[in-house]
Amino acid sequence: MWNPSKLNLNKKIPAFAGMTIMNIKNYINGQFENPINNEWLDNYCPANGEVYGILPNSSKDDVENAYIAAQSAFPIWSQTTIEERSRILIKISELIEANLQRFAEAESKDNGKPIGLAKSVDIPRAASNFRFFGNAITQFASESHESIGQQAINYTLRQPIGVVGCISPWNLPLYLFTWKIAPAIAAGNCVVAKPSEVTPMTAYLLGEICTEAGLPKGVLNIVHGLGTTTGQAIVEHPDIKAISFTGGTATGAHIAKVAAPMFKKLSLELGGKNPNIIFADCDYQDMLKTTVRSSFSNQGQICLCGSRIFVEATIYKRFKKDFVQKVKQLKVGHPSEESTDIGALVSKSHLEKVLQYINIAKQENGTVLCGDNKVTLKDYENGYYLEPTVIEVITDDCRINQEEVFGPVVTIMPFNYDDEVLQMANKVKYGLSATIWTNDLKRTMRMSNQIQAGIIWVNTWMLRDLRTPFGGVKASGVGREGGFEALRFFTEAKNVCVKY
Ligand code: TXE
Repeated sequence: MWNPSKLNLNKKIPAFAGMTIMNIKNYINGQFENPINNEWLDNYCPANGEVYGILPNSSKDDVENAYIAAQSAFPIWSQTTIEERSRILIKISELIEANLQRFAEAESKDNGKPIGLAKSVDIPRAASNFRFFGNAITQFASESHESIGQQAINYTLRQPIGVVGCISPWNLPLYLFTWKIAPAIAAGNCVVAKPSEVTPMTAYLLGEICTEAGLPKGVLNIVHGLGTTTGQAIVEHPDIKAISFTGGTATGAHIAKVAAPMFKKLSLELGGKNPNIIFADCDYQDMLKTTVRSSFSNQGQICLCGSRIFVEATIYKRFKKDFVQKVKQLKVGHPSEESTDIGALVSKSHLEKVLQYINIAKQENGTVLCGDNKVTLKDYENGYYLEPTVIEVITDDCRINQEEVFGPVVTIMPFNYDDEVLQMANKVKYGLSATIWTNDLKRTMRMSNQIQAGIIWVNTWMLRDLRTPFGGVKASGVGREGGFEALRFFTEAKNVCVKY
């Protein structure tokens, strides 16, 4: 676990050569606030392992203040016209776009992801979240049913829930934070949100943008802090009526347990151990290029990454050689360099966890085909860098093939028959996504129907359309986000039956 040391703001903040310490604050009722207890956490830069900021470790009292602000804003915000809400969301989107460089630099510095990725994917997608839900809410129609023969009409209202909690992880910080907040506020709710304590920076910047866009104070409140203190206080709050959470499966299970007695609405997007199934009849070059990306994008720290690669035996040798050759060409480098393919892992403890899994794989007779070395960059010796690692396994039930590593590590193994690979694909506790590479239509249909996952890609990976449902089955979570699914989650359906 990440283990921050606590700094007290009353004490003098130690000077870091050439760096100004960023003092992140909570955003409550439209104001930037210090935490009531004056407890602070260190914010590390994964590229060099140094502390470059501090953030609040907010207590129950801060969460209560955030709740009060949200609750006070709710009567007006929930009655604000859809056109006005939509206008403000789209304005937020435009302001994120106008600040693309600033957001991308902050995200890359905070998370270790290559700046190119932050600029081309993470930040534009965060802006899209606001634009998309700003538009979607204008199309979110209620249903009505005429009960023929009974002289009655039923109509179903979709009412905002009230104050909702949004808790997000560190891997796609702004993208996943806004993926929850945008539909929540579009639907007329007010929000108490907590970004990951490991990557708080872009959420902090978002506060400024929301004020500038004219979002009324109290509609969005951002409290920073540890999961076990701040996050727990949000989940335990009796009047925060819904929780949208993305993070680890163990945390998701814990949240479900705490929330259940209060009958909170829950959306849980959790871990994955996604199969990437490659048949010999696929478009080989396209598959090869995309498989490198689906394995190592964002240092493999995306819940959708294909971490188990199954290859049809007839092309296994060729794939193994070509794939390893391509992976070796990936440049591990400083996240701020445009030419970097693989940046830093998010934290020291996470790097250690990933290395531990590689060792477990070796003990279980896995063969490391490339990678498995920490990388030391000149001038950034304390950064959390790891070579992209490919491990050949002889059985699918070893731990490296069953447990979520969430780093730049993939396994490969051959298969002979469709049924065999189908069985292996489903023999994990997770069920988030799967990728299938084939040009055979019957096989595509059969595999897509039978793989246990919420998202299937055929001959592509991470092609996203925000209208589609997003989420997993089994230990990958409960509920769906995206499109109208998200707006349904953030509203209560109320049916009214009128007899005439
Ligand atoms: O996530 P946590 P961690 C997986 C990945 C990773 C593992 C653990 O395998 O190695 O989870 O990562 C907040 N009440 N994923 O420990 O703890 C926390 O502060 C309320 C997959 O970093 O689940 C943060 O904001 N909130 C995943 C958020 O939960 C709590 C992305 C996620 O942190 C809390 C990240 C509590 N008791 C990790 N405890 C994905 N699905 O994409 C923690 N939090």
